[in-house]
Amino acid sequence: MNFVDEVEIELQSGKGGDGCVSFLRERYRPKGGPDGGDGGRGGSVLIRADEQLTTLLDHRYTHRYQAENGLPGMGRDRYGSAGKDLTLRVPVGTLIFDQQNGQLLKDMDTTDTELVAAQGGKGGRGNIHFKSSANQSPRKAEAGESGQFLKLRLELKLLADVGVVGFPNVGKSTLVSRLSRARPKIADYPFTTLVPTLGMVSLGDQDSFVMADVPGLIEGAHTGAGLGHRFLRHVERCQVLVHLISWEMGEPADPDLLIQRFETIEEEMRLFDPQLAAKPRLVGIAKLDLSEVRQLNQAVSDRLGARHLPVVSLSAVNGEGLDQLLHEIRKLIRS
Ligand SMILES: Nc1nc2c(ncn2[C@@H]2O[C@H](COP(=O)(O)OP(=O)(O)OP(=O)(O)O)[C@@H](O)[C@H]2O)c(=O)[nH]1
Ligand SMILES: [Mg+2]
Repeated sequence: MNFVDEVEIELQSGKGGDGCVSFLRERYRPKGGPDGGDGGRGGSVLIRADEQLTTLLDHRYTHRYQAENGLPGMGRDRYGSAGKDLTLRVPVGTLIFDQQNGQLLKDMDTTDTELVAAQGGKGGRGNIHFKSSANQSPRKAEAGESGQFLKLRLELKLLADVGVVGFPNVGKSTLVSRLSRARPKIADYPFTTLVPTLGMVSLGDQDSFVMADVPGLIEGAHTGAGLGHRFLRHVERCQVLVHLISWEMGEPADPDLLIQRFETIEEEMRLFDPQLAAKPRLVGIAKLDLSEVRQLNQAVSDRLGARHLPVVSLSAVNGEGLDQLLHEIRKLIRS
């Protein structure tokens, strides 16, 4: 699995170069005065949000980052060169926490957001700067400032407008691939999709939204059952949830089963984060092309409708109900 959404990294910024103590020595000027230059600034470690990236994978393999030290100053007024900065790239949606106190340092929520995570040390001043009327030959220079060492935790929370959640195998990936160009893995068994996938859904009129296909949830997900709650964090920032339910091959065509599963997942989300339960949502009754689903459809819609939930019956296979789904999503995004 090459989707990594949490890593710990260590950063070390460069030490500043030391200032230099030196005196001008020329044949006819035995006391030429101080000429020790300043040390160069140490390199900083920066973190930038890059929309090309979708995972924190790179930082799992390399997790120690060190920027260059500044070089010391030299005689004849020469300054040490600055250490090069080091820029790490992370996907948009990455949260950066200080590991020591757990504090959020920055939410990298838009592309090109940048954080100077570890500032390079200042270079020390050379003895040129310490000359005064009282002391014409200062033997003093400053040491370069040391760099900073930091331990950070990076956590990726995908930024999607709409999250599709539901039991394994209900057709979440099929729906997202029908509406967008995303191609999550689809198959006739539970837990086909192992990583969240984002797709851009066009609404015409240059309007669009991002939809996230989230791996299937089951009872106990909030405590780690199945693929667990790991992926629920990716819907925490969605504006709208689409909760898909459907009939499962081999089971009786009983509306109670669908309602039960719906409630199980709603409860899991509530246990994971009460705010998820408060998000605007709509329920999709999937696989409407199947006769069993047609049979159940009315009873299930009525029961959910009685709870004032918007319900759309749809088939990602024959396209039925998809326009209405987009229409309802649009209404919820706007509201
Ligand atoms: N007849 C019919 N079958 C569908 C429909 N949507 C999905 N399926 C089938 O249902 C099975 C599961 O579809 P997926 O899209 O992989 O389901 P999922 O919810 O993403 O499953 P997980 O990733 O395992 O959670 C596949 O065999 C699909 O072909 C539909 O609208 N009609
Ligand atoms: Mg899937």
